[in-house]
Amino acid sequence: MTNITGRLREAFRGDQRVDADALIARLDAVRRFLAAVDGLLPDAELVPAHTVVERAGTRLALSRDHTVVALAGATGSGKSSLFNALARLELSPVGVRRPTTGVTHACVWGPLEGANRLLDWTGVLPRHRFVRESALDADDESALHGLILLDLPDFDSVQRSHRLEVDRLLGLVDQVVWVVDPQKYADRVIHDNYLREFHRHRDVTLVVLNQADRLPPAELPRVMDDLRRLLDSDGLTGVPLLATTAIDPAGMVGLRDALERTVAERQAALRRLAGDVDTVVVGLDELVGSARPAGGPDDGAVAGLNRALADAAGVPAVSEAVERAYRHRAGATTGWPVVRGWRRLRPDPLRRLHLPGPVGADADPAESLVAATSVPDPTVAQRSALGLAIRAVADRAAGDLPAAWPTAVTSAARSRLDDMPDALDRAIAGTDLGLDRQPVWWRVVGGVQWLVTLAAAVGLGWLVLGYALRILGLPALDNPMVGQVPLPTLLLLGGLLAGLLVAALTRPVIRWAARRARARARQRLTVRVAEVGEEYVLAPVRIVLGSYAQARDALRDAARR
Ligand SMILES: Nc1nc2c(ncn2[C@@H]2O[C@H](COP(=O)(O)OP(=O)(O)OP(=O)(O)O)[C@@H](O)[C@H]2O)c(=O)[nH]1
Ligand SMILES: [Mg+2]
Repeated sequence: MTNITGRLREAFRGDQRVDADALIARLDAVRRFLAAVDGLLPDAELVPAHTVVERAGTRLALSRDHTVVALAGATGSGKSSLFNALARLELSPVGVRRPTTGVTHACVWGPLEGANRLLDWTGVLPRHRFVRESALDADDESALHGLILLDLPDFDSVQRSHRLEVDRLLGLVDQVVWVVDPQKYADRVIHDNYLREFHRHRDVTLVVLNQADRLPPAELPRVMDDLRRLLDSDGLTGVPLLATTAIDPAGMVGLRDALERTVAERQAALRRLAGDVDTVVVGLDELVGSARPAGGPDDGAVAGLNRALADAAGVPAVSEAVERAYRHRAGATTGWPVVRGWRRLRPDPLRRLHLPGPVGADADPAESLVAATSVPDPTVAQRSALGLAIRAVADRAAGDLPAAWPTAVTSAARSRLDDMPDALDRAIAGTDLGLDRQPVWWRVVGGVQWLVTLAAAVGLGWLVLGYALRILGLPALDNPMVGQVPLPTLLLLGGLLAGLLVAALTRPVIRWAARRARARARQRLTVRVAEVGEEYVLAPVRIVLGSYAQARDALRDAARR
């Protein structure tokens, strides 16, 4: 039992007044609750709350100067007799054949105008409405002005329609006078099915033991005590209990006084609605509980989700392709020019994945809505790992929230699953993999490679020209010597060797830089993929947790009296 339930269970207003504004604020809080949980909790569980909010709104909008009091009880207990005795007219047929009253009769004290809309709402047929205002009464009845008394059919009826009518009206009226008689006052139906259900409406409940004249005077106190004991065990401790005799005006005084007080206070409608809100709040409290939800999804579970997302999105494959592409492109720029062309013939590992994706100005916008890359689809194992990671996020986020909430959190976490493959693909395609621009050092090394190759070519040309002149018997070229080696030979061999040497020296640097490029790309891809996780999994989960918190706050306000 949470605090809310505990507080409301024990609460009994007694003569305490209900403030209309406070009641309206509580109803607003119930409305806020319903808005917060809309679509998250099963609708069937929320029907009573919706009904009360709707009913209360209507009742408060209708006349607050009138008090609708219903006489309810088993057949033959004397409801119609009490109704007629109070009205001092034979309005509702009293009978020996049971059940007698089949439709609700109403008697209005004072003008019918304001009362009519209330009676329309309660569904009492116009031909069964009576007005208790006669010039002959002078001021006799003025103390009851504002009373709308209803004579209900019997609730233990063999007629199903009677029971339905009673149940419907018991949900609408401001106050109920339960009429029991000496024979049937201990019947289980009245206690188990009705009185017990009204324990949160004690301050608008009155019980009369009618036909008191049928008991020997000495017996009456014993029966009253017995009835009081039964009422206590129904949870109706403190409700007024009166003995009445419908056939004797003197036996009606107590009831009449009680009704006069009710009418004068103009509190019954508010108290009834406050009791309804109490009932609804206790019911809703069980749906919300007192669990303290996690502030957001758990860090460990989010890390697991990001790993699963990265795997499913192909981050390892793409970052590995980045490393290979780095080597490929660096080799194509800095490698030995003699064999560079051959390298270029091999496909670029990133282009093979259609990466980098359509990020340029010439990108087709329609293309970015569909799978943009050729990164392999996730395997069955990766998909199920992703499913498990999403489940883990939901489970940890839901923590020990009561019954319906974990389901709501899980479905929120999975709500955008279908859109995720495209989103992941777009994220991968849109990630700057860091290979757009050639590093300066590639160009410097490339320039050096061209220079030394040029030197080798000049040396070669020079030597070829020397041989050609010699064969043609023309005067030989002047071959300057560098140390012991002729310059053209030095240029040719030195150029070739220098080219190979530069290529050999840069190779480990390229490997190292490629690994760095891979790590950097992996990190960027992971960040982008985590953004998808945030948008498609975590944000919906946070919305549900936020709704839970709102619902809890609203319920706390609704419980405030
Ligand atoms: N002696 C005595 N008889 C009563 C009293 N109240 C009602 N009766 C009689 O009890 C019988 C049933 O009374 P009704 O007023 O028709 O009872 P009801 O509760 O309206 O019954 P349903 O309309 O069938 O639900 C009638 O014969 C009444 O005259 C009472 O206070 N004392
Ligand atoms: Mg009757």
